[in-house]
Amino acid sequence: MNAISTSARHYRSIWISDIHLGTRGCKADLLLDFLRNTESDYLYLVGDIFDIWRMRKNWYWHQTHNDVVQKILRKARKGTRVILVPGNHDESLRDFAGHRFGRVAVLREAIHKTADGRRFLVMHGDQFDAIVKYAKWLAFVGDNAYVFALKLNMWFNVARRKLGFPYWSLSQYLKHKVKNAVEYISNYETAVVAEARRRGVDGVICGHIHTPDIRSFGDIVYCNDGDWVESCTALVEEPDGRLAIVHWGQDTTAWAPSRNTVCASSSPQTLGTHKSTVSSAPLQH
Ligand SMILES: [Mn+2]
Repeated sequence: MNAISTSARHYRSIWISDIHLGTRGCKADLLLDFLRNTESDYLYLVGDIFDIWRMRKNWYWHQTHNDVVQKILRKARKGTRVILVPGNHDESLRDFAGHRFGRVAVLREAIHKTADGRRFLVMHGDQFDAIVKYAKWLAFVGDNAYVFALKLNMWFNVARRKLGFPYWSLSQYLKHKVKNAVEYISNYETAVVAEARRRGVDGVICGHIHTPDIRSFGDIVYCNDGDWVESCTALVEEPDGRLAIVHWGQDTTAWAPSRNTVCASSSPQTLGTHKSTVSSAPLQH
């Protein structure tokens, strides 16, 4: 059952995030199927892999959740370089940033160099929630206030956690205002892209908002690997460095890359087509 299928599709890199292991919403069976049918040199786990918040309140752990963890550890043992970048739902793992657990490295954020030489900042992306909330007036106050708001967002949530409150989530705050979700996603992307530009990288790879996408914003390529609660998507890098989104839930009976992928190069036009639908389901990132 655990044997790697001979038909497993090989990628240079795979990014998955927002799995939310430990909750009923997690599509662990589909993810397991994806993991069994793919292999890669690099596997990035881009945050919210475990939903430690909700597990504290309401424990839900299915056998398939174990299987996902075992499968990932097995890949690491077999030579895949596994990099875990914690998110806000598993933020306690951030305390272990810079450490290795067996063959799994934990990092707050990572820089990935693609086969065609582009540098991507890899991070979960929750630190931009406050930026998005205050996007309108932050646009007027300039760069220092922006950096300050980023820090404030972090300390605000550290304080809330110490006081026993859950993480303040912009998306939950907005969930009863679904018409604002499009604007929210747009502001989020703008904030993430601005950070990538500030860091001098070619692109950014994140998760958090459960909306898979590959798009170019001028000189910066924005990639979001989606999630395994709603969209069941991964971001993949082909051996030549091209990036694509794989929608696993849509066709799991046969491998059909031409239907499942949207390819992107570093060319500046708008590339993704996955932004068109905004789920009206409550957003809980
Ligand atoms: Mn998140």
